Amino acid sequence: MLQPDYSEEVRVAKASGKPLVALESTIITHGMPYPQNVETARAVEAEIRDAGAVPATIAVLGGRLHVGLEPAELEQLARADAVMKLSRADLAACIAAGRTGATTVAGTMIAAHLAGISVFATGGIGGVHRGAELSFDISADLRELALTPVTVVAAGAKAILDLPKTLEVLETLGVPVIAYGQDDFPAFWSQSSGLAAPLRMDSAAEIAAAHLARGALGLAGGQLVANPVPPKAEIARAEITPAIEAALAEAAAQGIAAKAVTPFLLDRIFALTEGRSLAANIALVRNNARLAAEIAKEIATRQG
Ligand code: PSU
Ligand code: MN
Repeated sequence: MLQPDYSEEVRVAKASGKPLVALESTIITHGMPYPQNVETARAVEAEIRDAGAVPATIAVLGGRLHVGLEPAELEQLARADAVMKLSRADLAACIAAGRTGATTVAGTMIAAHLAGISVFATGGIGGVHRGAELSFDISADLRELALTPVTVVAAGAKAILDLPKTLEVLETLGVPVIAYGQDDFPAFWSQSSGLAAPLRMDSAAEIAAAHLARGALGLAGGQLVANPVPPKAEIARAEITPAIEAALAEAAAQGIAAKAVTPFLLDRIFALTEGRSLAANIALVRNNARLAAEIAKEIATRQG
């Protein structure tokens, strides 16, 4: 099997059995503008350390799969242009070509599993796009959750997606969708999507136990933990809806398709909300990092 390049901090943590939390890098290169992207990435890593776990940000740099980035590598990635967006289909091609790429939720899950990391924190997952009945645009993140045994902590999925269809596909794929501390599935910027989540758990210990029970049953695939945005950072649905509608209309008018859809919509919504969406985004990723660290610690304790 391919041996990833570990950062010094991750190498030491692995050798001493410390709990690790994986972090994606597409959010850095395709999800937020510079310099907020690198500032957020650093703040998210710090949340995980403060909680007593070790962060492992994942990316491909010059054809090498990195699990844990040194500070200079993180800065370099955050400033780079023409970075590939790496989902399951792209990871091997990027490594083989010696190129640089940022991992999506799907790509990060694959690399985390290869590195023996069970828990991963991000902002929002990809899902079923609106109009998918015509475009067939369904993120490879959903299938990855069905294949790779990593618990993913996200603030649900953005309302740029079709959330009812996203939940239906996750159910079909056998992916547990667990709302944390509430009954409703959260909608990224908003605490509730108005849809009930299939499962609810109220502690990191319960989530860790469910992760390990899946392993004991020999089930493939991970869990999606949907952690609502902190109340102070929430943007009400009525407030964000016009920006979403405008961004979707622009994407349709410009014929944006395939891998470009999600980054295009995120970029337009940041611009249309004049940074308000960015502040919420940063708060919720940090919140997810804290919960992921607690889950990783519980898993490490139970594994002895
Ligand atoms: N949703 C967000 N923010 C993000 C992404 C999704 O709210 O940054 C990124 C993640 O990396 C996710 C990817 O895995 O977009 C999904 O892209 P696609 O829809 O092309 O699969
Ligand atoms: Mn897509």
